[in-house]
Amino acid sequence: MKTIHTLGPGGHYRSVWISDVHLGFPGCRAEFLLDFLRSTRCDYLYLVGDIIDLWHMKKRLFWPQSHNNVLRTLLGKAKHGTRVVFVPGNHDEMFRDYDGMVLGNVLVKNEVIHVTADGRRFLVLHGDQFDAVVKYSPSLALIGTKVYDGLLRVNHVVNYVRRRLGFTYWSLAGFMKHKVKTAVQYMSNFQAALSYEAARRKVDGLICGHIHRAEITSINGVLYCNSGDWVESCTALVELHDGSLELVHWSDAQHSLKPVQAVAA
Ligand SMILES: [Mn+2]
Repeated sequence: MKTIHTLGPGGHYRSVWISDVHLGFPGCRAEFLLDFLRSTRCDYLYLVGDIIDLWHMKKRLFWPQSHNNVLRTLLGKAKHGTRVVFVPGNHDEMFRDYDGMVLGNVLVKNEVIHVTADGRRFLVLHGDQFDAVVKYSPSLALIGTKVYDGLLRVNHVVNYVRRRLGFTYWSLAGFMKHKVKTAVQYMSNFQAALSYEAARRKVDGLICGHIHRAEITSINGVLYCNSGDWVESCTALVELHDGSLELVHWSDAQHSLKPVQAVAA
């Protein structure tokens, strides 16, 4: 993954996407994220879901200073000129009820279109919306679009009912740990489902999180981008000023970035 040389002047990107931070969960690597947020600036910052792990906080309250600092830094950026959009995920889905509202200078949108500097349109959403489709179709690549459309409709209904009745969310992490083969199949199904959705919505690409696996790959003519996570990999998706998209792996970049931080300060 590319790191230091991708930064614009003064550590300035046009856009940054981060997802699956899981504040309130002990596994969150808040110090790495804080370092990333303090070392870089951007015009657009997208928080692509599972930023606050409300599911975990319901079980046990865990909120150290570093997690608070991340939240304050994000709100500080929103206050000082960065356009911050929060696209809720399944772990912070309570915010989905605030679709279209502005909370503390942060716009909440369940999904949003981002237009890159070179004019490409990307659909930004968390990705859990496709869990049922991905889970119940053994090989998505082989099924027809009609079947897919049907599954997608069922998925919407299932999600809605589950949410209204307050059921606990089906655990992706638990499912992924179940079997390596299942996880691999899941990931390829997830990518296939999301790139199909991008084609259906006539956008050039799709940006999501959810499966904790950073990636930029072209599937059937659409660009699938996943911003990864800050529990294990510490990754972000960034847009440079010419509109190109890259992945940044911050735990690797951290030491080499000291000189840039000095310039940026
Ligand atoms: Mn998720």
